[in-house]
Amino acid sequence: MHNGTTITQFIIEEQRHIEGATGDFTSLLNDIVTACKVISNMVNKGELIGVLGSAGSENVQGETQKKLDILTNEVFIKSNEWAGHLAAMASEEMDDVYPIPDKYPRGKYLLTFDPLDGSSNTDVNVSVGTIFSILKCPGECSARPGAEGFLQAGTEQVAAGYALYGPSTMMVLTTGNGVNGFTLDADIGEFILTNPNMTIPADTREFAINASNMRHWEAPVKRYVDECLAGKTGPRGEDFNMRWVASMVAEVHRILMRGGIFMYPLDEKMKAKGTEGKLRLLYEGNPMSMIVEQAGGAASTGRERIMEVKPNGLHQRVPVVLGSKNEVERVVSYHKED
Ligand code: AHM
Ligand code: MG
Repeated sequence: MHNGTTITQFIIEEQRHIEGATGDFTSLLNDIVTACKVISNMVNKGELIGVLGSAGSENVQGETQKKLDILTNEVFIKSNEWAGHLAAMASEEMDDVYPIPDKYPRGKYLLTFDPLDGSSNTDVNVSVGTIFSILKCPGECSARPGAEGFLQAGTEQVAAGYALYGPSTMMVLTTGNGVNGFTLDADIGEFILTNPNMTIPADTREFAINASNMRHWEAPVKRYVDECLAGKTGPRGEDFNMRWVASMVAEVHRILMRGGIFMYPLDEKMKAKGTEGKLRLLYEGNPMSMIVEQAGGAASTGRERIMEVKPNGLHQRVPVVLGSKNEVERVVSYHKED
């Protein structure tokens, strides 16, 4: 029997410290938590309920959608559209903004999400996750907001979080006041505070990058990785370890637990295609950057702080270098010297 703090209790107690809080935000977070519990259940049942495999369609970025991409997107919409807290939502799996339907009241927040990040991993039973970010709706929100309302820098985020569907399901959350982690106790259906005040060690000896892209990397990234690989006898004088789960949520979680650096940098192949990165700014780069910075880490494109990038489109891509502060700063300095 658990006597721990539930996520609901935690959110309500945090709200008490915010002057003028109406409970709207608390209630919105609760709806997001509910959506993640439903998704956790779906991901966990997998083939038993026939949700694995391809849906045979593509999203706006030309990526093949999994059945679970579509189903989990539906779950997020259904859980969050009815309560009157949101004006609109935007997701990796929808081409355009999803305005709250006229039959429901419209609220003052905007929600962006990737309902199932790393979904190519579902068929092989490797950890996946949900990422979300909450913004205030600028201007008049009772009218149907368009994409412009979402094009705010990451520094404007009110809250960000992710759910990780791994051996345990966890929810990691920041409202701009540190980072806290909760573990789902499936027996009682509650997330319990298990990792208060998560902090990322400033130094690390572990890096994560998809090395199959090595031949396309820019010089500063190549230099950083070469130096790590050189180990004890190289310029760093230390042996480094490498990981690549291909699920950003799992990588960021590992970094929150024991430090590390994660990179999906800009490379020559992307430049030739005219894209600015692999990961998306509004529902991957920004929320993960807020979490990492709130935990004492750093998040950069290599050339600028991710949260200061002014978005120019809902599905804009961004290079990502995040994690332990001193390592991220080293990669940034290599870009400056280049
Ligand atoms: P997705 O949103 O289509 O799942 O793509 C994002 C994922 C990240 O979770 C992960 O870091 C990266 O793509 C993996 O890329 P790669 O297939 O190059 O290893
Ligand atoms: Mg994604």
